[in-house]
Amino acid sequence: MDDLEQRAARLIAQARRVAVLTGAGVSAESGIPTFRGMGGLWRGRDPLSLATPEAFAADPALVWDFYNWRRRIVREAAPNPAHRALAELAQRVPHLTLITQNVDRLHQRAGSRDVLELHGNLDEVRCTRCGVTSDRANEELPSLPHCDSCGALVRPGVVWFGESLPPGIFEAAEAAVQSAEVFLVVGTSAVVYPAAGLVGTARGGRAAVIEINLEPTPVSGVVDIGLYGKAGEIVPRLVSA
Ligand code: BV8
Ligand code: ZN
Repeated sequence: MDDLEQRAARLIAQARRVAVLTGAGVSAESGIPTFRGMGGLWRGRDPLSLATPEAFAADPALVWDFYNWRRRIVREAAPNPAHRALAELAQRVPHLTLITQNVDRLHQRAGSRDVLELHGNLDEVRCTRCGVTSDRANEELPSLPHCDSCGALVRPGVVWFGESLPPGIFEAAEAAVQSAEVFLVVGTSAVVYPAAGLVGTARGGRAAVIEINLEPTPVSGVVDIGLYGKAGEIVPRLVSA
C-alpha cells in the first residue's frame, strides 16, 4: 500500500463520521455496465436519452426493453469486494452513511443497510396512474408491465434525467456529508447533479475528501487524496488496513 493509501486508511481509521458516495464504477467489477461503459450505446440508442420521461412517453416498450435488460444483468450479478468492504466498514465506523447513485442494489446484497438511493432502484416499479410502488425484485417482467391494483402501465422505480430526486433523500445525504470527517467518493464520473454537488458540500464542511476511481474526474482537482485504480482492489485495502 503506497503512502497515499496509508494516509487515506489512517484518516478512515480515525474517523467517527464517514460519508460515502458511490457511482456505477463500484459495480463495474460485478459486470454491470456503466452508462458510458455500455459501449455508449444500447441498440444504437444513447442510454442517457432512454433514461428520460420523454423517452418513456414516446415509446414505453423500448424503454421497458432497456430496463428489463438491465434488470436481467443485475439479477445475474453479484456484489464485488468493493461492495463487501463498504458493508464491513459500516461495522467499524461509529457513523457511516452510504449514499449511492446506483440502481442495482448490490450494496444491500453485500449487507449494507440504510442505503440512501439518490436515483431509485431497478427492483421497484411505480404505477403511472395510482402511484403504487411495488418491489418486483428477481422477477422477469413482461415487456409492458401493468399495475396489479388499477391496471395502468407501470414505470421503472428510478429517477430519470429531468426528474427530481425522492423527497428527503438528498437532504439526508447533504446532512451526512456536512457532518462527516471523511467523505469517500467511489467510482463516479461526478458529472450528474445534484449528486456530484455533494463534493462541494463536503469541501464546505470539515471532511477530508478521498476519491477512488480508475481515472481522474472533474472533481479530482479539489479532493484531498486521489487513489486511482480499481475500486474492488483499493477499497478492501483501505478497510482492512
Ligand atoms: C434534476 C437512474 C432537476 C436512471 C440516473 C446541465 C448541466 C448540469 C446539470 C444538468 C444539465 N442538464 C440537466 C442537468 C441535470 C441532470 C444532470 O446532471 N445531467 C448530467 C448528464 C449533465 N440531473 C438530473 O436531471 C437530476 N434531476 O436535476 O432534477 C429538478 C429539480 C426540481 C424539480 C424538477 C427537476 C436527476 C439525475 C438522475 C438521473 N438518473 N440514474 C438509470 O439508471 O437508468 S443517473 C445515471 O447516470 C447513474 O445513476 C449515474 O449516476 C450517472 C452516470 O452514469 P455512469 O457514467 O455509468 O456512472 P458514473 O457517472 O458513476 O461513471 C462511472 C465512473 O466509474 C467513471 O468515472 C469511471 O472512471 C469509474 N469506474 C469504472 N470502472 C471502475 C471505476 N472506478 C473504480 N473502479 C472501477 N472498476
Ligand atoms: Zn395503479
